[in-house]
Amino acid sequence: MKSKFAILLLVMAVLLLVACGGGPGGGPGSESGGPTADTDSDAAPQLASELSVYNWADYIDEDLLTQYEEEYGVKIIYDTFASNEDLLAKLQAGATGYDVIVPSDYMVAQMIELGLLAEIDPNVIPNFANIDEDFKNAPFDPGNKHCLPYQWGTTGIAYRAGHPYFEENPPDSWAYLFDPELLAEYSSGGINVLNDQRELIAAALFYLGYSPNSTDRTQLEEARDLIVRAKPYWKTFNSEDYDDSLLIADEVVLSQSWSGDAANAYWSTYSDETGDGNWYYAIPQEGAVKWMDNICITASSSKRDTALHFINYLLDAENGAAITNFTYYASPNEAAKAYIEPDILSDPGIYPPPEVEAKLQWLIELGEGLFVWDEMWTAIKGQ
Ligand code: N2P
Repeated sequence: MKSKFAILLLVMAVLLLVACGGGPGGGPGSESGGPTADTDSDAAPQLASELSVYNWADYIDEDLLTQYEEEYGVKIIYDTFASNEDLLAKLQAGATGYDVIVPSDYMVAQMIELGLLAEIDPNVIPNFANIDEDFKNAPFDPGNKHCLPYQWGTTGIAYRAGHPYFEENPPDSWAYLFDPELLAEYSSGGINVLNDQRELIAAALFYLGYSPNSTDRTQLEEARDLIVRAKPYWKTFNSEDYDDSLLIADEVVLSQSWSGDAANAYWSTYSDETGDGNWYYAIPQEGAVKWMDNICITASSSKRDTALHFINYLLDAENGAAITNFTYYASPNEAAKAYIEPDILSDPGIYPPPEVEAKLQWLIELGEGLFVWDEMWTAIKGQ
């Protein structure tokens, strides 16, 4: 069944290639205009000599990039960012050099509206068939007309295993990030929060019992005040390398954390002797964010064929598994599951069980409400 589908997709890709007047023989450096995909390596696809990829920090096994360069003769110029807002700011400042970018759900919607993403036909990408149906056709990009699923996860609290306070009081509430009385008990050990405006304000809104997508000024001011009162207890705002530089390095005892970074901290400190790692992960009872990051092509890219070819490479089953085995984030690639480490597949911190799933919410685009969020964030960072 699956292979029939793959053959059909391949035939469609070839037909499209012929229709657009493309074809084998271009060699490195050439790139025809239309978005066509030639994913059969034997057919000598027309690939550009370079492709520029802009991704979240620590979000791919870089061996995959080297392997792609060696196999296809395309040099990957690789750069990383720390938040969706940093990525957007970079593009809006006129950075036209990036071909492939990896925004989250709500930012995909924002970028489509701003005309920053190229339109694609997902059906010319044979490995699109590897993606779990549940992750296709998401509301922020109906029909996958711009982006394809990359990785997904949750945003919760990572905390130091074996810490005397947390042994008694596992931090299962956002209160552990925001309540000054609790913070006073362990803040000397160091606390980190994500340097990410949607994530941090959403956590405060969950704690206050509001929607993480609220655009109500009074609610947002309450969230801002909560954060400003807690801020003196926090050591760092870091969403870039906190798993390595703060958690694994024992520079903090508690951190707002993305699921995969907490799992990385756990597995990187895992000892066979104790059968345990140094970091645990909790999803607060008030609820938490579930997110999905997506691979998209910029509207300004002149290398769409090569970008599609590279995206197809990332969506390959084994390559998709290599990404998850490195990042510890969940994969939307169903075919990759056969190659993902069993310890990862069975980790409830990475693939949450149904009772946790039920507490998760997506961040959505805020429209005009974004201006109020920006105002709150400026106040928070400026205090
Ligand atoms: C990993 C980045 C996680 C992406 N360092 C969160 N959307």
